[in-house]
Amino acid sequence: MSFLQCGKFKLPLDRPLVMGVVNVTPDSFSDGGLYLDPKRALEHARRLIGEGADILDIGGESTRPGAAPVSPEEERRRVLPVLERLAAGNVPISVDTRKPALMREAIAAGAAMVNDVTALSAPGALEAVAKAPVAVCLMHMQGEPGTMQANPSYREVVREVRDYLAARVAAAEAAGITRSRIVVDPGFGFGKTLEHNLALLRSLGEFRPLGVALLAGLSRKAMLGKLTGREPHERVHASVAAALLAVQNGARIVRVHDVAATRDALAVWNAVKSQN
Ligand code: HH2
Repeated sequence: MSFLQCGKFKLPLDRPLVMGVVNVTPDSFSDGGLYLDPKRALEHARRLIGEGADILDIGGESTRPGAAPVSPEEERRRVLPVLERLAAGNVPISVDTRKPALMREAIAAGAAMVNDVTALSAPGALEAVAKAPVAVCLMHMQGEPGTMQANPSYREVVREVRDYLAARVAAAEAAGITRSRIVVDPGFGFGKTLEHNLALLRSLGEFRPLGVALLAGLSRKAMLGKLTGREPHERVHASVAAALLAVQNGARIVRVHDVAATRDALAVWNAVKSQN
């Protein structure tokens, strides 16, 4: 697992990678409405590239707790124009979607990665991504965004999330997706209480036996609001701390809104680490 095959890109995994978030939505929890206009989305994407993003993740459907699903036409209309403009550049573009039809179109338009909060479990999703050399992110979620925070419950959260991801990795491999293309993600905040999220963050090392790269998305999330009492746009410092802890505990990719701040923190981490 020394690199991630991500479309035509081979991303080295010997230092942590930063995935910058571009939400082309009216209702995302921290930046909803800011980048719904494709021109604004492109400006934001280019800013994140300038700040040193290794991957950009473009999404057209909010999956925040309580979010309503978006129609396939609307999601497509939001995502594709932005993706098409960015795909020719030299930063790999990921599409954040759970819809197989959009996965196919995005790959045809040049997406290098498919990030699916339902771990390619929709009928036809594995087939949609298997043939192209794109990377895939398989995320754990308990329930559906509309209701997932109502009453999340686990007997042993770390074991259950890991077992689910192991089964999804096996399904992906059986569909012909090689391990060098697979990333897994415990899905912070997706059907999890603060205690569940903290247990997962503490125990990321237990995901290592899955033998694939680990992604963590903690940026600006409600758990950080609970810990600091701050609103989403004020959670930058807490997000950087969380990203650093995730990397320290084994994450190879961090999905963040604040690329520059995260890059600075990781520069310090890398420098300390390389002396070991
Ligand atoms: N979190 C969000 C969306 N997609 N994908 C992965 N793999 N991991 C995550 O933790 C993750 C994700 C939620 O964050 P955001 O995109 O900022 O918000 P919204 O869903 O409201 O658009």
